[in-house]
Amino acid sequence: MEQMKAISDALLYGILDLGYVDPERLEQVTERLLVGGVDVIQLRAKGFDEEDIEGFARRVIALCEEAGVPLILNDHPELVPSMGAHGAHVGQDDFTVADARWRAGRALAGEVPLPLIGKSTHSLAQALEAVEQGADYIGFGPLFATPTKPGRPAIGLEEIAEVHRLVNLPVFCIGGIKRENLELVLNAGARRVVVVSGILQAADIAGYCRDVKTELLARQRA
Ligand code: 3NM
Repeated sequence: MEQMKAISDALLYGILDLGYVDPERLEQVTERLLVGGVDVIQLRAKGFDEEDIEGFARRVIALCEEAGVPLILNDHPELVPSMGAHGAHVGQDDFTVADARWRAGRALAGEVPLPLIGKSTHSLAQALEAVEQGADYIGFGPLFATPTKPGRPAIGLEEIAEVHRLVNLPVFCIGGIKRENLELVLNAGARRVVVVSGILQAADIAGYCRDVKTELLARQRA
C-alpha cells in the first residue's frame, strides 16, 4: 500500500473505538466503515492490554489491506511491525514523533513502506511543533467538547483556517464532529475530518460514513 498517498488523499478518518464498539463486532464494524468509504481507520482501545490490542489488530488488518485503507494504531507504535499495521497515532502526552517512528519502524526499515506517524494537536503552537517533529499528519481539536475524549476543552472553529494556512500536512479536524455540524466545520475551512461517536452510534454506519464522505468530496471539488 502506498500509505503516504493514502493519507494525503484521505478525507474521512474513522476510528474503531472500543469505547463504542463491542469487541465481538470488530470485523462487522470495520466492514461497514470500509463500505461507507472511510479512507483511514484507527484502532483505539484505551484500557486494553497489548495482547488484546494485537488480537484486535490481527482481526481487522486483512480487511483494511484489501480495501487499500491504512490501519493506524492509537499509541503502541511498538506493535506496528508485528501487526503489519500501517502506522501509529500518538497524543501530546505520549511519545514524541521521532520516538514513535523509531519504535514503529525499527524492524521494518527498508523492507516495506515506513509507518505513518500521526500526532494529536490542540492548538496552533502544537500543530507547528508536530510539523517540526516530522509528523506525517495531524489531528486538530477537539473542535467541540466530546464524551469520546472527556475533560478536554473545546478549541472551537476560529483557528481552523489558520492551521490549514500554516501546516503543509494533512490536517484532520476532530472532536464532536457529526453529520449535523459538518457544514459548519467545512465552512470554517476544514477539509478532512475524524468522526467517531457520530459514526459508531449510527443505526446505519455505512450510510452515515457515505453521507459525510459525499459532503467532503463535494467540497473538495467545489
Ligand atoms: N481525540 P467524537 S477529540 C479521540 O482533540 C479524540 O485530540 C481528540 O470523537 C483530540 O467524534 C477525540 O466522538 C474524540 O467526538 C473524537
